[in-house]
Amino acid sequence: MGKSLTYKILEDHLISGELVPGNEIAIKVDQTLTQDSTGTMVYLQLEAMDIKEIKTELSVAYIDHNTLQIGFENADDHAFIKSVAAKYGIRFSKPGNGICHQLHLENFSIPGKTLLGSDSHTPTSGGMGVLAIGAGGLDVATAMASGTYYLKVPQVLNIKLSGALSPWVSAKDVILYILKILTVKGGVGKIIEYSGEGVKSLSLTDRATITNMGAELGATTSIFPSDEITFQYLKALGREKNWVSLEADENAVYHEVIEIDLSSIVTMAAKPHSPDHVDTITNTQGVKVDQVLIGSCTNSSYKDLMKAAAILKNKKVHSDVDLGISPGSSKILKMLADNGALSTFIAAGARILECSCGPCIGMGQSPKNNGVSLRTFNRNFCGRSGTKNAEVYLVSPETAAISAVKGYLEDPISLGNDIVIEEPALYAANDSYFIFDKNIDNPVSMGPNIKPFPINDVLPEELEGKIVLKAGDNITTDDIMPSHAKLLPYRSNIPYLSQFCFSGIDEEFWKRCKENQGGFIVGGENYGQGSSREHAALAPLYLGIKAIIVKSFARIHKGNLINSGIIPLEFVNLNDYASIDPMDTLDMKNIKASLENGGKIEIYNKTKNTTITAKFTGSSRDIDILLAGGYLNYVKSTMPT
Ligand code: MIC
Ligand code: SF4
Repeated sequence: MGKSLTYKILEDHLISGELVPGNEIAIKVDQTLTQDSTGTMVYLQLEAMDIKEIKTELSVAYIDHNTLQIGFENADDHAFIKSVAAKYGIRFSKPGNGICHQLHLENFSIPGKTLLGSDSHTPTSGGMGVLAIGAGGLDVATAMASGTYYLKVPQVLNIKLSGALSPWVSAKDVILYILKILTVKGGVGKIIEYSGEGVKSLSLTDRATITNMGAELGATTSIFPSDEITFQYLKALGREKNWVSLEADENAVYHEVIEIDLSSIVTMAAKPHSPDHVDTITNTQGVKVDQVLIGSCTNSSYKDLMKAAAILKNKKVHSDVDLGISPGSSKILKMLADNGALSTFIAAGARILECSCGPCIGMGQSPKNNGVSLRTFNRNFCGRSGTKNAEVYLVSPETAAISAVKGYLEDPISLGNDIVIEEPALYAANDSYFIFDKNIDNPVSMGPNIKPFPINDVLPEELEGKIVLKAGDNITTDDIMPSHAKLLPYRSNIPYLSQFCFSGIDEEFWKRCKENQGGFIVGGENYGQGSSREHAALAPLYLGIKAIIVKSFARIHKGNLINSGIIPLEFVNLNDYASIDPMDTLDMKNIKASLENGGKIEIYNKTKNTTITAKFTGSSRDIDILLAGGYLNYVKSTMPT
């Protein structure tokens, strides 16, 4: 039986367990990446593990999220991360260098390696044949400390591509099309492996755009083969020695196969407020636009920005539109400066933003009230832009650029003949923003904004509490722990941050938790989709949340809850969701025995005098972590005395 590329890499890295879907395995982690908004927690946790050296081949700490520095908080966090990086020999990428995923592709990704990142879009490197997985901060800290990551073996979904893209249709349209078919939970429990003749027509950064937004499908990761195109990209970066040829066996067995003819895809947009709310541009065009933003880890490659520049050449941005451009890396910015594209943007009236996440995570450029914003980004969740009632559409750089000129959502096909952008034969050399400096005695710098992270208690035998929130389907981590310019500086300060937990949908939530000493949360399908931020588990932990009962969970968030010692439970009978009301009192008994004997827990609703059943699904290691009261307690309890 032939093997998928995914299983080949997993097999190469297998430390323990059997490669059977649903089983827990431990794999060797070759590389890790962190960014600053999750990184402060990661490095606090790494410090708490008290290790002498890290076990990965390469680890990188990027500063790309909190770069506004409107107070001392961000700058202190950067200094803290830099000092820990120096202590362990972790490469440090200074603010201004660019967005972690684009930078990792350019500088460090190696086909066939494993990469674990404390950011949900880590799968971007899958465009280069890396098995790149996004995880919570504790998992990444543990991977650095031990070189290991535990995961449930996913099923492999093969997307077989044929044909080539039609003029003006881009990789972004491909992934939006896939989101339309599979939805934001279509990838949960799966790794998406691309293959077929159509792969050859996609550039490396096109592939990375597609694997980047596999995160929006809920997939564990997405991966492309490593071929001649991968070689050429690495060569242009002076890294051809990192190249290896990688592909699935010809007769590879997959759990599911979807065939897509690239030539059948048309230009697409994700409408407010979900990345899978996708329609064709034909059906959405004409919407008046106030703001256009080109950039983010999805679409800020050289090709993306050069295409936008080509469209804007000798044109002006519409007088009602604000156009912002944030290049993915300082290399790309330098190349745009050297080849005149930057000057084209400036002449057209664009605002040139820093090479960072910027507006994608609400760090600046919030739209006006009820404003319409067209973004080349990957998420358009309600309120994520910093403006609650803004309408955010996700589109390709081509659609964004032409719409900025017209002042309304326009199909780039209206431009006539397509413009082909040549891949650079040589990328600009620019390593001035990386620091690599190892000194185990380096003093760790801790500003006053950096507060200890909360640690749970050992799980008691019985839990009683009130339903402090009843939420619906597809609750995002942006809903649970909002992130924007006013809150991002407090990512290392859980006590402060927790006051804003769920604030976008229920301002009284944190007060209710205080008054009732925490309690339980009830939710619908795909609870916790979106980012990897463990703050969406740590803030509820700080507020006393003991268990979360939902119809289904998103993968990374469920892992973060387990690591925090909050029990993630799913309704056995989905109709029971309707039987629970906010402020009902629930009681769970015999928790340890229930978890250890199949995971089913009887929940008595004292208010309604009814009993429902919920279940925990996870490995025996997950159960031990929950019983210990979270991962850090578990590590302590398993350490030899
Ligand atoms: C995001 O895109 O939501 C983020 C900000 O990059 C997050 C990480 C975070 O919340 O810090 C992610 O995707 O994991
Ligand atoms: Fe940064 Fe946005 Fe990418 Fe998250 S999705 S890593 S905030 S650019």
